[in-house]
Formats: sequence, structure tokens, C-alpha cells
Amino acid sequence: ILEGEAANLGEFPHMVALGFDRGNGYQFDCGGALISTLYVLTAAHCIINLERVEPTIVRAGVVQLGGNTFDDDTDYRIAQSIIHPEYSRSLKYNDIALLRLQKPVSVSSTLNPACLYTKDSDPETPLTVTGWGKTSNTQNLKSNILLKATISAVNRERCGPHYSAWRKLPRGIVPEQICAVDPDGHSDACQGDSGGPLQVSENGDSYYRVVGVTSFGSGCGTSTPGVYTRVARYLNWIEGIVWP
Ligand code: 4AZ
Repeated sequence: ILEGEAANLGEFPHMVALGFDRGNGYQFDCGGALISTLYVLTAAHCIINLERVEPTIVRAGVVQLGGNTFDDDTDYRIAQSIIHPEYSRSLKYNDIALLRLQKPVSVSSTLNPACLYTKDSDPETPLTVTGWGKTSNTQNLKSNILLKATISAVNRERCGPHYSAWRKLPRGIVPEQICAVDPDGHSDACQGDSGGPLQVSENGDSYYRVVGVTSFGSGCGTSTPGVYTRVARYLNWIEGIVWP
């Protein structure tokens, strides 16, 4: 997250980090959101990535990422990764996946699932994106503390032209995506934040609903909106898996 603020413990109790084991301890290179005690919502490109390494654990209920070894207090093993059947790595559409945990999380005030935003229109209110990803465009530094940034939805008419020349988006920005940008600043999601949630606040920030999954962008902190997978367009697919 560029130009974000530190999140408080319990403020985003659904926020998790995905742990990738490349042989020297876990690296937390993607985010996710708990949407039940057993399932985490994330991006498909976090599962099928270039290095062909899948995440094997999620770290939950923390704002401070901490060490790179398995911690029984915070870490849950991933039993199964379910990638959206229409995701293809060559195109950037349907970038959504679910992770089933080996055992349900123990719910507390700092660890509990989020509800989804079920309207498939752009929310008018400010949105909050969270993650432990890069904090600068020019340095490869990630955040050890969970950061939050406030951005706003940009409609398809205004967002589409930013991506019209992308070979990987032959149909441009589609209704299954939501664009968002900081209208008067440089707050943004960045590399390492993907898979994590874009949220809309309810009840004066007492809780958040997940409206999107951080997918990609053209750089970070520019006037080009970031692109998120719109969860309201995937409710049938999600509920078919999460509600057995
Ligand atoms: C990424 O590489 C990424 N500014 C995610 C979000 C954005 C840019 C890049 C949006 O995962």
C-alpha cells in the first residue's frame, strides 16, 4: 500500500496474508479475506503464479506479520485451492479463487469472517484497500504492518480507456471488474497487496464488507485506477463452494 495508514488490530479481522514456502521460510506475497471460518477469498493469480509456487498457509488475526516460520497461534494450513473455472493466466479476467483451510479458524474480536457486498453497482462511498504489499514504487520494500488506504470507485466509462490497449484485456474492463483510484493523492494498492480485499465501510467503519479482490494495475500511485475483481458478480460461484 502506498501512502497508507497503519491498521489497528481488529479493524480488518477478516484480513489474512498468504504464505509461500520457497525453501527458506514463508514469504507473504499476497493478501486474502476470510469469508467464512473455513474459506479465504483471494486472487487466482496468487495461486497460479509465474514461479509455480502455491501458497501453503494463511496467517490470520494479526496486523504485524512477524516471523517466517509456522506459528500455531496465527497460521492455518491450506487444504485446497479452488481457482475460478474461467480464469486463464494469459488474460486478466475472473481473477478470483477460494482457499479451503485444513481446520476452521477460531473466531475472536481480531479474527472473524467478513460479509460480501452483494450489489453489483459501484459504491458511492469511499473504499478501503488493505495489505502488506510494497510501500513505494521505486523501492522493493513491503510493509511489516498492515496498511489501509482510502480510494474511490471509477466507473467503467472512465476506467476503460486506461486499459484499452492491453493485450491481456481484449474486452477492456468488464462488469466483473471494479476500478478504484485515490482522486486527490497517491494512495494505492501495489505489488504484494493483490488477493487482498477492497472494502466498503458499514456503520461508520464499525465493520467492512468485501466489494473487490485486488487484481492488478498499471504501476502504483498514479492517476490510472487499479483493477479489482467485483465479488458481487461471483456470488453464485462463491456460495456454491462455501455453503455446501
Ligand atoms: C500487483 O502487482 C499490483 N495499483 C496490484 C495492484 C495494483 C498494482 C499492482 C494497483 O499486484
